[in-house]
Amino acid sequence: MADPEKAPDPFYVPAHAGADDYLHEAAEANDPPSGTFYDPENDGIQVESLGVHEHWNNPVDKQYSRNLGSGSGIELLKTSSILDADLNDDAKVNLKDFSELAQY
Ligand SMILES: [Ca+2]
Ligand SMILES: [Ca+2]
Repeated sequence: MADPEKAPDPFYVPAHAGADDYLHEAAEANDPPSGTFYDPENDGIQVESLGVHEHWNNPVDKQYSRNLGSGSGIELLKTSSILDADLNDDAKVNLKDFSELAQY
């Protein structure tokens, strides 16, 4: 894990260089950094943002804008253990529990 107190490693190369660019492009599809006019229906109307993309504040605290109270983007919810994932108390951890989580 990277130490947030250290200076960035100048030799670091991401596993998939430019992958983050696609997330920026999707989040800002209505006004993308590339300048592309996204119109998959070819109706002359540009698509809206495809969702939020942001980075956490550091790899230790992992705080996003909603965690920090600085925006309405991502909020990271942490569970204390895998057993807590059984949100509907049916002794199984499955998609029904994810459905429960989506209610938050
Ligand atoms: Ca369109
Ligand atoms: Ca369950």
